[in-house]
Amino acid sequence: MSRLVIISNRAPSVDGASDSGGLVVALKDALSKRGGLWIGSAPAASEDPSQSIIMHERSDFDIGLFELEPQLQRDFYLGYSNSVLWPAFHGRLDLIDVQPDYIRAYREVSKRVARMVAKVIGDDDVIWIHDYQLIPLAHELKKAGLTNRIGFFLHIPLPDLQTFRAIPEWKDIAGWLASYDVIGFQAKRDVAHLIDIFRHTLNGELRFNGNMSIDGKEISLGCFPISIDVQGFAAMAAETSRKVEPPALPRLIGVDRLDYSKGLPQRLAGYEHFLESNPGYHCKVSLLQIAPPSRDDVEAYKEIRAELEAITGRINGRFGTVDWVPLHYIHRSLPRNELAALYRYSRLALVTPLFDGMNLVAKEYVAAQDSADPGVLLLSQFAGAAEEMKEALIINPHDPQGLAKAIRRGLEMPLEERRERHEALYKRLADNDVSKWSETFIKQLELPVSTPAPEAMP
Ligand code: GDG
Repeated sequence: MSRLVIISNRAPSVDGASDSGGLVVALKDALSKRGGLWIGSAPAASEDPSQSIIMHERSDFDIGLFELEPQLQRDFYLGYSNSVLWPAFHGRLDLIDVQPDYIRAYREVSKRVARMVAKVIGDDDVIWIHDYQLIPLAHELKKAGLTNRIGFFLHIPLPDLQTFRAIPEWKDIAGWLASYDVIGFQAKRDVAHLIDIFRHTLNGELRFNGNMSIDGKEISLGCFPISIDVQGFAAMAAETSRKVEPPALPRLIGVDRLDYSKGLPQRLAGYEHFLESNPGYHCKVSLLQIAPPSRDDVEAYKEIRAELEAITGRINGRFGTVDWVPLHYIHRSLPRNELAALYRYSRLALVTPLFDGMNLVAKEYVAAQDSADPGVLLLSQFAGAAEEMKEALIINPHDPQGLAKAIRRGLEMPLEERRERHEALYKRLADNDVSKWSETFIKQLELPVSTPAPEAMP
């Protein structure tokens, strides 16, 4: 069996301390079976970076780290990756910050990583690159003479052609994507967008098997919806919830990195409207919003934080009483097992992104429920998860009245309906956990390129 090499911006820690994250759980098995290697950036930038991958052996698989100097790291990560690609790919063209240093750093990092990676790759290795920070890497590796199969998985959405063309380097990005052998997306909508982009930018032709043909090269495209360790998460929720007290009032919950793509102001507007139009629920429910800090050196993230703090103050000032806080807002990260118990004790989860690759919170909430008395998931139509999780209450985050009605409907949903919806959601989730996701992608990467990928045809 050929060795699997994973390359992502962040690698798991050398001592295994961060192994509980979804991606590591998903790939650990595949990597340890084959004696694999995971390459990512070193946790701290270095003023005098090594020009080679620094290798660390773990008992299950090896970790390879590349170092970057602080300015390059900032311009690459906070700059191009998170101030151009992240907002553009999430349709927020108003937030992109185009700077010559950013794109220079972005190209430079893939070039440099390719030079270092080429030295540690064997002829039979299968390479799987993750996410928007390293899109040019396959192009650079192939330029360096590698002939290995290289796959790419995009964790975030791919925008439509018009939005994509607002990125000054859109033609380059399309070309970089065309260097891969297999490209995987979270949702069918993203596959459709890439087909459109390839057609218009590179004269790509859609073949009968769902692959794209560009200048005689065949690229396999498919939809590989990511998931979680369903059984593990369900067990953790059940166990931790035994150790904590249930809340005094029925609780609504939201859990999101504090990011403008997650629709937090829209969610709170919906909740505010619910309180306004349902005085009977005053003092009877509360909303717990957990929003740990994220990329807080980027201006747009400072703004969304200030906006949320203002809305929270307004809602509590407007509706709160001496004994009742309608909205609890926590701007810190909680331990994962505590989160699992909080999900289990919540009657309703609000997942309201304006655009999201998948959204794992929706899946975690369903996995954490007590099947005898499950809560209700409200899920944005713009999350990749909405393509699969059809038994959730699908909402439009831009419609506060609709959201308020869905909150009320969720709170008043009869037990039988809640059970039916939860059973269907849980079953689909359990049949498609995160191991299945990684196995399906890796299998596709090892098959002859002409084999159709899942959901290749949108
Ligand atoms: C990207 C894509 C795609 C949140 N607060 C705490 C905490 N979290 C955990 C959640 C969940 C994760 O963070 C967030 O995952 P999402 O999928 O919701 O969103 P992104 O971070 O934007 O992830 C997304 C994902 O990649 C995977 O492909 O689904 O669409 O944007 O696991 O539980 N975890 C802990 N404390 C917190 O306070 N421990």
